[in-house]
Amino acid sequence: MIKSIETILADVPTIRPHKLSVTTMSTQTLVLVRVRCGDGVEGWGEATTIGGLNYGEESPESIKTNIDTHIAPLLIGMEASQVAKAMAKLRKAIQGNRFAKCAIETALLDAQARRLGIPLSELLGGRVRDELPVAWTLASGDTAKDIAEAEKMLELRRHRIFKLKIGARAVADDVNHVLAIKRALGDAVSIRVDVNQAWNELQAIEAITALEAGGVDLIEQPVPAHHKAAMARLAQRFSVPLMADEALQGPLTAYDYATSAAADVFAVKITQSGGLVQAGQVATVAQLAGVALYGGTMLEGGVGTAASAHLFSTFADLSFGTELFGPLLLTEEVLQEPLVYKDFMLQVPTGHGLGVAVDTDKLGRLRRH
Ligand code: MUC
Ligand code: MG
Repeated sequence: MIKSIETILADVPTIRPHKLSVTTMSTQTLVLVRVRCGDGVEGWGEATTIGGLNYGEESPESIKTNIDTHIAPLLIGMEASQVAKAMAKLRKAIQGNRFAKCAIETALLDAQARRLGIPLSELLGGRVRDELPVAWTLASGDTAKDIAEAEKMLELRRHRIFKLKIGARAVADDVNHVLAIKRALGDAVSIRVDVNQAWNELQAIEAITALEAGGVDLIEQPVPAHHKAAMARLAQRFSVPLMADEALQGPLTAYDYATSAAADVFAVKITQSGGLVQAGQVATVAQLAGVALYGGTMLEGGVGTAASAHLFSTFADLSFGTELFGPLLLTEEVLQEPLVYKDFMLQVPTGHGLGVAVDTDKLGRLRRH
């Protein structure tokens, strides 16, 4: 039986300002959900947003309020081992709130996998890999600093795929910034850009022409999510792969984008998809349509990153790797044992459930009261 659901907000400073076209982050607010069950089993889930309401339509505060006020009362007393039934009830009664639903579903699935004594990946279809390539995002806002940061990551053998956040400045300035980094780091690394919807179609054509010629490997969400037709024209026009991110808000949008040939690659995110099961459906739609896969992040801490890793480990195709570096952008670790990043890969945890343990003493100090 589901006995209690607790939602915790914790503000954790980032290691440096993280500059996106929609906001500059200096802290990340972790929304952690703890589900306690009648049989003594406990499960954890997480949802994060980026910059409050700058990126999407849920904020950390809305996630907590809506779980506490509207979601938890529907679930308390239900059979904890019947996760699909609990989620079906939620999906029927609660509109939207995909991030909140993700945090809840993750906690219920974590508890269920612990109850069964298996890693979460095995509840999600089963892992086909034990480690995942991890990109790092260069977003200090300064070209020289970004180059130095990338060189450090290469030296540490932590990342050799770099995603550059652009779109806040003039197109010519952004193109110069990206190509300077590409020239400095050479061909042994993969350089990608994420525009977070900042360009119109004409700006995108101008920029992508130069970026493609300069050897950039992937262009993420260059135009607004609702400009599906523009995405389709850009995907058709350029050979450099185009990736949809903000446009993907669950299986239906994935189906729409896939059938419109509006992207070559999908960034699968568990929160944006509305939970682990629906994120798996987004991936299935992609694979049926011949769209390549990338494991995305909303810059979650250890819990959400572990949950994402379990799901992404089940993807047959993961040709563009993942960006599950969230915990590494934060100054505080909320897990008792941090996730393992080694030789450019994240190791998928092998223990039961999420395979991670939250440091509740530390969380007690970090949490908002
Ligand atoms: C996004 O739009 O992909 C992922 C990495 C990062 O730095 O920001 C996020 C969000
Ligand atoms: Mg993105």
